[in-house]
This record gives sequence, C-alpha cells and structure tokens, in this order.
Amino acid sequence: MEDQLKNCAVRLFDVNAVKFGNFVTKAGLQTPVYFDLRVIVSHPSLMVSSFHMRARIFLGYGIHHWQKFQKALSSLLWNLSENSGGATQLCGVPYTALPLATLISVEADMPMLIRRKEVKSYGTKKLIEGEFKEGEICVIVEDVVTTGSSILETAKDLLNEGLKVQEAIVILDREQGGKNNLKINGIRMRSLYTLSSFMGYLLEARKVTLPVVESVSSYLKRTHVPSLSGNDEKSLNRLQLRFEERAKLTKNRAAAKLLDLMSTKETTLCLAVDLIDTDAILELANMAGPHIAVLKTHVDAIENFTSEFPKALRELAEKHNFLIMEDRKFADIGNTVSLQYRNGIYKIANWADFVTAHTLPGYGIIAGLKDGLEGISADRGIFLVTEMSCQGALTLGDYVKSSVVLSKSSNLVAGLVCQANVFADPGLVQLTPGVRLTETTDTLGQRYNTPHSVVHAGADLVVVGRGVTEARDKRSAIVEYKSKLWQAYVERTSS
Ligand code: 5BU
Repeated sequence: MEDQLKNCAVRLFDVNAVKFGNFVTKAGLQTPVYFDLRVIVSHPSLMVSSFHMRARIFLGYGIHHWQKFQKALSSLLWNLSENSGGATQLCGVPYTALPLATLISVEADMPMLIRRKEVKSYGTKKLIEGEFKEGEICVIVEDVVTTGSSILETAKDLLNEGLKVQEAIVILDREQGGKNNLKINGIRMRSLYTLSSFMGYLLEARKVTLPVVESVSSYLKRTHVPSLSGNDEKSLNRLQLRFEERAKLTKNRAAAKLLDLMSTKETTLCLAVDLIDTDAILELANMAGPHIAVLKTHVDAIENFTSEFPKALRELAEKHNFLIMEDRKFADIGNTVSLQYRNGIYKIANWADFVTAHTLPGYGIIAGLKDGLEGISADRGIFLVTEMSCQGALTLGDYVKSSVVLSKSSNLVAGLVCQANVFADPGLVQLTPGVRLTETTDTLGQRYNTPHSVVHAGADLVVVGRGVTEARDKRSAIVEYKSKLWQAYVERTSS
C-alpha cells in the first residue's frame, strides 16, 4: 500500500495535479501549495489500474492476484472504505470526484448516484439522479478536502432525499479542519494522503526539496486545525466544547471576552435592536442588558443619530456587561472600508466591539478593517458573513468554503455569520440570525428557525430581532429566548 501511495503521489506531481510556489486562493489568501486534480481525467492509468481492468474483462472475477500490481487512485480509494455500515450507494462530489466514483462503482459493482450541482437555486429538477430507496447508505467520494464543506453540501442533499451518509473517502486531506468538521456531522472521513504525508512521499522521491516541504509545513501550522484522534476529539470539538474552554483557544481577544461573558452570564442572546429612534434603542438596551451577551445595531437606520448615542450605549454596555456589534456588513475594497469604519458621522471603530463584513472582496476587507483600527487599542473583532439567512441568498457552495478559509487568515476575525456548522475552529464564534420561536418567514424573504434547531446546527451566539422588538411583553420575550437558547447550548455541550 505504502509503495502504491508513493507511486501515485509522484504521478500526481508529474501530471501537474500539484504545484508549488506563491499562489493566491479564491479567498485571497497566500498558499505555497495548490492542487488541481481535475487533470487526472487526462491520465486514465492514474485513475484506474489497467492490469486490473484488463484482467477483469478477460479473466472474469478470479483475479485477486492481479490486484497486487500497481493500483491506481480509484482502487486505492475503495480500499479505504470500511463499509462497515453496509453502504449500497456511492456518490462523487461534483465534479472532479465524479469519474473516480464511476470507476469505483464499476470496480465494486455498487450503484452510484449523481448529485446535480447547478439546479440548487432553481429547484425544478431532481437534485439526486439515480435509483435508490429511502434509508440506503451512501459513501461519498471526494478529491481534495479543505474544510469539508463540499462533502457536507453533498451529504445534505442526500440526507434530504432520505439517504444516510456515514463515510467519505477522499484522495487528499489538506489538514485544515475538514476531518473534524465532518466528524462533528457524523461523517467519518478517510484519506489516501494528508498534505503532510503527500509532501513526505514527494521528498522521498526527490520531487521537491526540503525548503519546499518546510514552507508547506509552516503554512500548515499557520492555518491548521488539528485532525482529531482518540482523546483529542472531545477537547477540539467546537459543538461540544464549553465556552470557557473555547475562550482559551481563540486568537481574537474580543472573541475571548465574548466567550467568557456568555459563559458567566449564561446567555447566548444577541439582541438586534432594529429601531430608528435612539431613545427607544437605549430604553430597550437598558431593559435587555442583564440578559444579553451582545446588542446589535444598524446605526444607518437611525433617524436621530448624534455622537451622544454611542457614548450612552457604551455606558449601558459597561453597566450591564454586554458587548456591542454594529451589523454594518462592510463590502468594499480595503481603502474604502478603512475610511467607512473609522470616519463619517458614525465613527464605528471607536465604539463597536464587533462589526460584520461580507467576504466578497476577499482578504482586502480584513486588511481594510485592520487599517481602520490604527491608533485604537480596544479589543475589536470581525464577523465574516459566510451564509445569509434569507431565501435565495447567493452565499452557497464555494463562496461558503472560501469564506471559511478566509476566516483563518487574521486574528481580527472573531467568528462567522452562518446558518449551519460550516467551520470547525473552536476559537471562532458562530453567529446565527433568523430566529423565532416557530419556524416561519417574513414577507421580505427572511427565514426563521427555532432556538433549539439553530443551536444544534452550531450557533453559539444567536440573533433575535423582531421576536423581541415586536413582542407585546418585551422583557418576557427576552427572558424566554435567553433561557431556550441556553438550555439548547447546555444540551449540546453535554451530549
Ligand atoms: P429579525 O428581526 O430577527 O429578522 O432580525 C435579524 C437581524 O439579523 C437583522 O438585523 C438583520 O439585518 C440581521 N441579519 C439577518 O437577519 N440575516 C443575515 O443573514 C444577516 C444578518 Br448576515
């Protein structure tokens, strides 16, 4: 097996499926190593053992001895599968893993399913092609895993059709949190290579030099979320770790403060005070203060804003021990964002502990916000908008994946705004909006889930707006949301 793996690693290198140098990822991050396994379709002998296939065709099935000859990726991959759960279907994550899944399907004589990628937003055609029965178990096949989000998306569509997913077999694990993320979601991932083992094979074969290996391993140290094994699992599982433990793992000081505050105050409620009058906002802030972790504003919706307002809000924050988030959703180039953050009439950088920012511009958005903080020593954090709560949001697929990668690029990132458990790092906080006591929608596309369901889907800090501001008895509503959310968090961390 070891020889076969080394052989395939070298062949992948020879066909340029891996490149070394200074690359910039889609999310705008620097990386010294880049994989593009799409090229393997031009090299059939790398995908499937020709000995094996010919033997199979000419000699029928009594050909086990042939299998000791050079195995290609599809055979090696299928060897990884334990199939202990009795899987009866295979599904490749589109697109690179599709041909691999097809070859495994032929080799293992197991039917396969095809997940359509492009109909997701239109919803007219079937998402899963192929014949299956509800309850069948499906093994997912993937080429390269970074955060695991592509596998999770595929799994989600399969689960929606009534299939079960317990195992994913992949060629390469980039060791950036994917394995853990999948494990949290009940999927065991096995890979032919980790990025480190792959580099080891290339070094042994003298395809790369030691400095190249060292640059990849220092990159891994910077971006790595350790793979889980044995006793480490519990200590690194974001959903099961308690806030006070996670506070020690975060690189962002405002996030550490928030995690400690949520733990001591026993609240994960972020109140969205989307009102347009400063007195009404301050009145509600004073009432909610003892029960909330964060108060979230949209200052540009306020009719009578003056510089006195943030001062008064900060005083209430000190009095009741909560943090302030301005949900500004910055989305421009770094220079503009820097100006918007510290200047204008709002001077957000001066008073908001947290701000939200879209990831659309890539790394520049973080660099711009960092620049806007020059001379400000207070702890600040950004929440990157990774998934939106509204119907038809375009925050899908690669966008989510790239946003998760971007979240690892700076200590200024405190967390991600998302609807599901799309990242593994226990040092980052999942902020989830779109919450009411019952599942519903508003008339403008907002979708609501319940406190219980969002917390079990990974939410740490939970945004409630109109669930409180439109309630007849606001104080009772605040207390009800707070206690339902805390109960779900306690359940999650003790499960
Ligand atoms: P609501 O009244 O609970 O629907 O308010 C939700 C708040 O969260 C509101 O301030 C939105 O601007 C904010 N929000 C959201 O609803 N969905 C998102 O995806 C993001 C923010 Br990002």
